[in-house]
Amino acid sequence: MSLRLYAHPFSSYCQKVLIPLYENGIPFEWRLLSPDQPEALAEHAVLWPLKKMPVLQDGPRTVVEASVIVEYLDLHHRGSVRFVPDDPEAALQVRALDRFFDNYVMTPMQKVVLDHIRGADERDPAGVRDAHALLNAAYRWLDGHLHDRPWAAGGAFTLADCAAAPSLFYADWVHPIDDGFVHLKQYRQRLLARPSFARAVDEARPYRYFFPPGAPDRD
Ligand SMILES: N[C@@H](CCC(=O)N[C@@H](CS)C(=O)NCC(=O)O)C(=O)O
Repeated sequence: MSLRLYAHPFSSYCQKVLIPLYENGIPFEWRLLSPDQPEALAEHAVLWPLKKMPVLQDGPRTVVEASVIVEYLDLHHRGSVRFVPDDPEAALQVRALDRFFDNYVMTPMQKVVLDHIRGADERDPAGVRDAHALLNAAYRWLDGHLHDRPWAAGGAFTLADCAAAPSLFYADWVHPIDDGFVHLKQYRQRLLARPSFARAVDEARPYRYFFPPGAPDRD
């Protein structure tokens, strides 16, 4: 087995790359990044001194950044489900939406979550307020965008949906999607019903107690 994934099941960016691995049934070895796995932690720190996860190792090649890992898998471990269309114009749209979910959903969601693990004197109320405002604006835009398409970039499930699934999954926990955003709520449900993401969510269930603001009793 040539692929090793340094990751944790509860991490949103790790779930983003588990989706294509599960979609195409690509075999890989888990290198669980957990305090009780010091060997994996040490390997990870050498491979990627920034210590961000996920990291994919493919033989001598180390691939970092979730979006790049998804593209790498699409290029070098291609399966029946493609994540970036061959048409360059269509690929631009997919990458633009991938950036949207990372920058305007994942980032503010993480801002809200991480503020909870800071000491009371280190909190950033203004930053958290901005993060909630950004999530509001992102939800509104997405609801309009999704009114006529099942997946983020149109009729096919792509890299953009890999970014959308974990970001919307956790964002809804810290900033619930308004009932008025019907298309966005339905899209989140569609993502949760997708077997690859459902599997990632199930594998992460035992870790829900990790969620700093407290995980809601749903999903
Ligand atoms: N831009 C990176 C972000 C990865 C990231 O923030 N991962 C989080 C887990 S979801 C992480 O490694 N957190 C641990 C840390 O920051 O030390 C990517 O797309 O892969």
